Amino acid sequence: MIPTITAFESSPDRGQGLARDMRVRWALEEAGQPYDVRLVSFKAMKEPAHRALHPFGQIPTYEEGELVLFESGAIVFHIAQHHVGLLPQDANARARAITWMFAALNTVEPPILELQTAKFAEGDKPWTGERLPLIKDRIRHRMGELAIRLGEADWLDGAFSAGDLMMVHTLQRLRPSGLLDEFASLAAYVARGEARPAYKRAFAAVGSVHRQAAGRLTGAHSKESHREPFEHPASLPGT
Ligand code: GTB
Repeated sequence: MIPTITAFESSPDRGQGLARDMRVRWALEEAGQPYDVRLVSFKAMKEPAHRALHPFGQIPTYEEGELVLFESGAIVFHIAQHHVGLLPQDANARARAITWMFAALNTVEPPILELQTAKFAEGDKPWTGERLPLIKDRIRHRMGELAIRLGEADWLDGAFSAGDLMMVHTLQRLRPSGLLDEFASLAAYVARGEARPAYKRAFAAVGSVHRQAAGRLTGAHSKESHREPFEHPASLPGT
């Protein structure tokens, strides 16, 4: 059965793949699993029909027959469990790959989200100027630890896994701030993820949604958007 996922009808990142449907698309592409996408507006996300799928009124969701999932980590884990290519067969290696998925979501992502919140949701507060350097240092600390563990390796634990997928997508959020490029080995690690054919297919799909949304807004359906490259959305709904 072909699953259906939800994604932003018009993503604030203008097609850069930073929203969390990108993780799910990438995992489905790695698994060679076709999928359908239902695009939802910010308004529709908060309505009862979507909240029946996602209690917090967000994207992504995943529907496969009777099964409805939310939370990108749970969705990617589900895909990885049911298809080859994202988790090793060996039980211990599999457990370690799953550990990296949790590390991405529970240990590396939180300070990165804190930075997004401080900049976009609380950027006008009087304490922001003092707070930002503290958050950035917390991120640098984590990145330093991660870089030490990665060392010279291509991936976090042997072959590419769902753990790397989650980590690469999490680290991408740091690129606009310049923090990713402070860690050359992690920047190269992210670039290796982005060079994977499955990533490129998912990224192309996200870009196509953006171009269609831009076409609807301008009335120029066949033209590409020629706005400036993405740095930060003016405000970031949902982190
Ligand atoms: N923990 C959940 C998960 O992992 O699935 C978090 C889901 C979530 O934050 N979803 C966001 C959402 O639906 C989209 S990804 N927000 C709408 C809302 O809450 O009303 C977060 C996101 C948004 C925008 C960008 N961007 O523009 O760069 C990047 C990431």
